[in-house]
Amino acid sequence: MINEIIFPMDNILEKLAYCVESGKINKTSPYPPNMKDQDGADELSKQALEEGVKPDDILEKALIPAMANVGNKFSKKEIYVPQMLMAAKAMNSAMVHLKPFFQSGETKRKGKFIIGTVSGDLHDIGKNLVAMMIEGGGWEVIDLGVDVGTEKFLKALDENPSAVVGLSALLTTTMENMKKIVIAIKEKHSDSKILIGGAPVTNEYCMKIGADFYAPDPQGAVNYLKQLVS
Ligand code: B1M
Repeated sequence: MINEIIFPMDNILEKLAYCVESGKINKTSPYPPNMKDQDGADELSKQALEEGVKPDDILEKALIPAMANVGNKFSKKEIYVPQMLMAAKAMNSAMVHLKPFFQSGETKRKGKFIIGTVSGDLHDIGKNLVAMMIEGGGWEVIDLGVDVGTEKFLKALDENPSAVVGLSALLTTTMENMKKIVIAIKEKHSDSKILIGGAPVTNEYCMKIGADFYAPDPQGAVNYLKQLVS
């Protein structure tokens, strides 16, 4: 028999982190069965905001650490892809409520930023976070989505020649595609600035492939763009 989970914690951020880690999206979602009829990441993130918890705290103290735990459990084979996917869906359901706060940073746009997860790679949580934070920093963001190849990046740059480009990759295999895209962009738009990031990416790799900057996290990306226009 599956025992119903009674939250042992009274802190809303702990509850939210628990929901993300467990893949509990919202009250009506049937997964996981032992959390049936309980609030999920959707309701708890909304409630946290209503209670005055800062969006940054929701992100940094609940959502990001929860996803890091999911990653560690996956590495140790304690959970598998379906659980990881449910956790990602739960995180995205919380992000829906945070997005307006990150987007309301400034009204006057500082410039354009094209972002995409490189070809072969479907991970978009980190990319979406970076996009949201940059939008909150006052930039117009053109989000090309996931599995984005060279042609799509070049087309977006043709249409927005002054834009800064951001490439995200989460797999060691797709990092190679990052290199191809950087080379193609630099050939056609030599003045374009390219920012790269993602869990397996390093500053050393950035220098090796000729990108302009490596940011380990969204704030690093925001800071880089800020100093480009200051
Ligand atoms: Co995937 N996956 N996954 N996965 N997945 C990883 C990345 C992995 C490390 C898990 C592991 O083995 N421990 C591993 C990669 C191993 C490697 O290559 N080194 C892995 C694997 C193997 C796979 C599959 C191949 C699994 C399979 O099918 N056997 C498969 C690949 C699919 C594909 O892309 N073609 C796969 C699939 C999936 C899901 C679809 C189930 C899901 C993605 C859902 C989605 O994104 N919509 C998923 C998830 C959720 C993960 C983990 C658990 C979490 C990733 C995540 O969202 N993290 C991840 C393990 C981990 O990271 N520990 C894992 C939270 C996010 C906030 O962090 O994306 O790193 P991150 O972004 C950070 C920074 O990197 C940075 O800012 C963000 C915030 O700090 N950043 C940038 C990111 N992009 C940036 C761009 C910038 C600047 C900073 O400038 C432009």
